[in-house]
Amino acid sequence: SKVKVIDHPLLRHKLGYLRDKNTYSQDFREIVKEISKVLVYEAMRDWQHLEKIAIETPIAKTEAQRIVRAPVVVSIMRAGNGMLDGALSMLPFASTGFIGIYRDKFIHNTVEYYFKMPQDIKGKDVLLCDPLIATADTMIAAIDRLKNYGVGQIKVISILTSQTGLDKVHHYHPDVEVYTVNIENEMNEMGYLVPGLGDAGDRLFQ
Ligand code: HSX
Repeated sequence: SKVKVIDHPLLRHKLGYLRDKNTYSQDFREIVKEISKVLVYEAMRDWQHLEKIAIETPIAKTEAQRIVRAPVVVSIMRAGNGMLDGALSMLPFASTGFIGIYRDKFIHNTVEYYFKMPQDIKGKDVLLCDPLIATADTMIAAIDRLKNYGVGQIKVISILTSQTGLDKVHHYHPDVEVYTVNIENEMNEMGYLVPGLGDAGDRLFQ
């Protein structure tokens, strides 16, 4: 399958703080940033595009490697913005795009209010950031839009996911890889992950 659950003692430790309702925004943001770095690290593990360059150490001439054709980091606002700092610190050479999209509970559909990609998005690989996938309606709408622009491989980093959501992403976009810390047991009637961590945007920014 295209889902990779990144299970690690340090991530389990950090996740506990994210879940805890007594963890407030500043710490929450810091932990989301740390987890995002790890997810990017894992998502880039099989990156094939490196070039050799000549450098000199203080001791000798040698060869080093540089990432080329860097993925475009795309945030699904608003919660995805909490993952940007961490992602971009691992990929300082990457350009960034933003998708403003939400699931409207009255019209039972996703609404896009913002879409801004770097000029050269066509053909580029994308690292798509959103801390949560619940029903996956938001994620699928975002992927649909990116594919309209003819992007390359899309990898998603999402801290908590649901099995239903992951199955749905796989159904509509079998080529997309998802990197997550945990697949949650349940989703409630409101579309919240259980136990989850609440509304990621609110936890990050309120
Ligand atoms: C939250 O809801 C997350 O950050 C995602 O953008 C979205 C996940 O819900 P769903 O569309 O997967 O149900 O704001």
